[in-house]
Amino acid sequence: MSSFISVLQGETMTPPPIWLMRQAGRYLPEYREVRAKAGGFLDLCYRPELAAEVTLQPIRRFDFDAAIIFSDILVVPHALGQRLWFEEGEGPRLDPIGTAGDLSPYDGEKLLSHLEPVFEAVAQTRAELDDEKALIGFCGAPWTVASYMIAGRGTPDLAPIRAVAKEAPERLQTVIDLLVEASSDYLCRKVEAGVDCLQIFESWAGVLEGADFDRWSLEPVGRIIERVRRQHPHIPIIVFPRKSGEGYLKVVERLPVQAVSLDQTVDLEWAKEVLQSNVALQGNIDPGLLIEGGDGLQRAVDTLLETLGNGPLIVNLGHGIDKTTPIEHVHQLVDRVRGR
Ligand code: 1CP
Repeated sequence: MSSFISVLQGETMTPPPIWLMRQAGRYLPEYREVRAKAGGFLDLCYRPELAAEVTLQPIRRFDFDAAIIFSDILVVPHALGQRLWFEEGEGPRLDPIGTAGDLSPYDGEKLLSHLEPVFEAVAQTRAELDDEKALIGFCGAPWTVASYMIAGRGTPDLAPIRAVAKEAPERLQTVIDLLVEASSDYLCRKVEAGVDCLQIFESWAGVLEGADFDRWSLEPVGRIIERVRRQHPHIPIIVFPRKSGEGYLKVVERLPVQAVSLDQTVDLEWAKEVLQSNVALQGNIDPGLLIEGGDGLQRAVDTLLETLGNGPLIVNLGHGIDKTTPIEHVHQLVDRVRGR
């Protein structure tokens, strides 16, 4: 079994396993080469042999303990019929949904047949990956995915979805409910295709507080987990409620997760005291420190290992790796974690 899965079962591994969010990406020349060959970003997502290839690249180069299947959280709205494209150098764009009426009623078969190339990429990757390496499948949490569906793009303060949550909550609820169904079916099929673990990305949890966090994040994520667990009772699940502060505690206390992924603002002593007795922790090196490398990075790794290394820990970043990150710094990080 992989050390990554052992940690998710509550074991302490020394050295701890390591992988990085967005580990397949533009900081790697071999990724840029395949990306150029594919044409567009979505071509890369929907061509199984290319998606499998870029998923494996960071494992070959850095010997990470887990691979994450190459795709994007926005393929789900795409499969639900929303137009999606990626502006070069800018990011995702969708035709914004005005009302829930813009979307057709849920058709699970249609969704899964659109996403078939992703499942094929999972099967191909799992077949090529070493037994000691875990394969992670993922989806975005409904609030995070809906924020892009409503705004049609990334927004710094999430003003569009927050306005809908305030002025027409029942309309937002319809979109969230649709995403709960679609995401659960999507994750179940990924498990059936061969992933060993699931991660749910709630990248925009940080703008939700109190009862809003409960309604728009905790509750729908909980329903996805419940649905997935009905089909796959033992699949380990990691939730990443980025910048949710106290929200981390709610996730750990109220949802049956194996791990939470910590962003770089989470205090490590607090995480050790309050969270690590219940779940494994993943994180939380600042991606900025990985760009800089050197002593600052060494110190951050040492502090992380000293504080959380005596319990179940997976080393990762607090958020995705930046495209300007020097490859040598990633080697430096891996070596420091593995005591080389
Ligand atoms: O041209 C390129 O290569 C585009 C860059 C890129 C990449 C490498 C995008 C566009 N998506 C991805 C892959 C991706 N996205 C993975 C692959 C697996 C991995 O190696 O980790 C994953 C897990 C995601 C998840 C994702 N997409 C999230 C959640 C995690 C996070 O970073 O917060 C979000 C919010 C997205 C949306 C998205 N897709 C791409 C971009 C640039 C963005 C963010 C846009 C924005 O908010 O402005």
